[in-house]
Amino acid sequence: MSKQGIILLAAMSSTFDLKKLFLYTCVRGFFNEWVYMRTFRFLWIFLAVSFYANANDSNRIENAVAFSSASSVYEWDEQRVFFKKNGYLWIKNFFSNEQVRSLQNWTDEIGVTAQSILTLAKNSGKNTQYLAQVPGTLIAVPESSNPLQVCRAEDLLTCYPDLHLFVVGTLTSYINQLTEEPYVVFKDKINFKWPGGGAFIPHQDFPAYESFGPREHITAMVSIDPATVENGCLYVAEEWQETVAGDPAINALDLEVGRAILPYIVGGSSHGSIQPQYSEKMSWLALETSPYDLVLINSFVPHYSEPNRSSNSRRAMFFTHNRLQEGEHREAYYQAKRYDPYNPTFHFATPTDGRNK
Ligand SMILES: O=C(O)CCC(=O)C(=O)O
Repeated sequence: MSKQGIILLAAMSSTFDLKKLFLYTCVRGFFNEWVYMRTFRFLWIFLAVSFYANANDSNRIENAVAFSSASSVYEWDEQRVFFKKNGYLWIKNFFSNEQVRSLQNWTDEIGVTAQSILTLAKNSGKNTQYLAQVPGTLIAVPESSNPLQVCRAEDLLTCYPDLHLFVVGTLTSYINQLTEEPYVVFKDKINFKWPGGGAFIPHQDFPAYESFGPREHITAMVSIDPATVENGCLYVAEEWQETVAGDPAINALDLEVGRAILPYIVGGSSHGSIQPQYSEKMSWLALETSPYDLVLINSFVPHYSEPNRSSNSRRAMFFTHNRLQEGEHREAYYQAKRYDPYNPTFHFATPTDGRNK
């Protein structure tokens, strides 16, 4: 191999896949190309040390598996098997440039409206939940730490029918093909996570949805801003079923089919959070997603995200679906939310204020 080739390979090896090839080349180079090794020994040492420092830091991030959009029968099957086993599916480069721009435009517009609702609430002396009772308007929910900072906006699809069409044509149709049956949107929201925005503590979604009827949910997460560890990207638990297997507090039959509810905190500021003795045992994968990516999660995979410690927003849209076979529940869900907004079920492991939290 040429001198340039070795240097290029070494540089590329700081990403993970070429690790073994890089080490192999080092060993070969050591014996066969001693001259290069001598000439570049400081470069080799630097690359090897920085590679291992990197690998240790980001090992868990690298463990998350990402796919491309499925197109062949084989790829669909592969994604079905992965999703069923892991409860999450990360698809890189799912959206086109134009789609990303449209999603960002919708989010900008919704962000401005949500912010003006919070300001209006403050100026009128009414809380935002009171204003949310007006049907057909956006539901804006502030961060518990700041009544003027939008945490999330909900019921977007009522106010933006073109966004609804977009979701059905892209996300719902992908979910339908993945599951080989029709799904419908159950709830829809944007979590804004502005700088300083709070954490979503470890939780499973199912207990928060359970009382509305459907048993199966798939949430599509669309990153509007690049999500990073620093700005509070989503983490999912890797092999969570194996981690808690054998625990007497967990239903073994439910666990076997990936539907076990882990013991969680009821009431108080951590309402909905998986009890720490379980979440601390989990191995968490950081999904550092780009606005081109799509992530699907089922409602049992434990997940969380940290506060936004950066100076930029970490906005993400979430479109939760249920099987059409189990009925359409979106309207009933938002009606309930508009009229009992402080019910803790709507503030499950979130940095927002609910009754009794
Ligand atoms: O926005 C996030 O980081 C987490 C979202 C989430 O888990 C939720 O809204 O339930």
